Amino acid sequence: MSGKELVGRIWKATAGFYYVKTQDALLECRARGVFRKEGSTPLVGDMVRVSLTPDGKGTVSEILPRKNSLVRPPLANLDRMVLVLSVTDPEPNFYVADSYLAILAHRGIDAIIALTKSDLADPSELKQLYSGAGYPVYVVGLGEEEGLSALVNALSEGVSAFCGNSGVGKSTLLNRIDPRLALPTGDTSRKLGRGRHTTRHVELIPLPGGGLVADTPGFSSIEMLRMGHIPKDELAFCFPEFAPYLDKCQFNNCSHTKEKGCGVLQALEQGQIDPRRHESYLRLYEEAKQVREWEV
Ligand SMILES: Nc1nc2c(ncn2[C@@H]2O[C@H](COP(=O)(O)OP(=O)(O)O)[C@@H](O)[C@H]2O)c(=O)[nH]1
Ligand SMILES: [Mg+2]
Ligand SMILES: [Zn+2]
Repeated sequence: MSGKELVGRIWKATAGFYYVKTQDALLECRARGVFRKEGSTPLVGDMVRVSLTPDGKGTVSEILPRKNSLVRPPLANLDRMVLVLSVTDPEPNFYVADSYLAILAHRGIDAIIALTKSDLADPSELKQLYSGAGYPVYVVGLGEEEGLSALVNALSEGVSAFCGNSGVGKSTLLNRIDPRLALPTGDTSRKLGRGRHTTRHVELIPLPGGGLVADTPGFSSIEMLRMGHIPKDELAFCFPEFAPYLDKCQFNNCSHTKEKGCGVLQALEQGQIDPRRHESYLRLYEEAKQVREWEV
């Protein structure tokens, strides 16, 4: 068998080892030193070529081209990110949520939205805001079993991960999706402290209803925002509801912030674009303007 080559996906990474899921095994692999020299590290989610070694293990010899990748959490080839927002406690911060969504769009990662704590406050306004912006929205607060199974269904193919601020209910939601995860929630999770979570390695877990989910306890908005700079000229393309109006602007280089004859501003005025989303756009645009090319 020695020398035989297989292709599989990295499901788990620990110090020095990668666990690669091939068609019929989860192979313990070492990575060739060459990756470190080239500065490319295999990530969980990567599709890799593995050569079998005589001891029944393997060596990762090549990382196949990535569809996308993230540094936090360290994942490659994500099919979607679930942005978890709580209707209340904590109240959603639109700017933070819209920044997440824009960064994901810029990275080529589909976003879906899960609204938690709908048992504590009415989710309909938030649902309207984001489904109006073109995102699939699932209402999944405690007691919403229909919303939960619709979300489970949306995760049933490919690789998904969850993001959202601390306390919104990510771990609670993941535990409801798959109780085997047994993630610490609420006070327990706070007592365990951040250190444990931030040093923990990401792992892909097959869900009972199909699909893989990254067993990441989530990460803060700061971590997420730090990883994404969107050049100002690319920002409008990261707001899906702007798309139908972008070719209606009078000027080619329209920034959609104040120009006369701007299709986006006209849609805003006519109520086709939500002012909260455009507000986030303006803030992100201002920030992008501050960043000079050499800083990127
Ligand atoms: N009432 C209610 N409480 C929730 C819901 N989801 C989570 N919680 C509570 O919110 C707190 C934070 O949840 P947790 O899952 O730890 O949030 P995380 O930091 O995003 O992982 C915990 O006390 C949960 O019990 C929900 O849908 N409804
Ligand atoms: Mg948690
Ligand atoms: Zn415009």
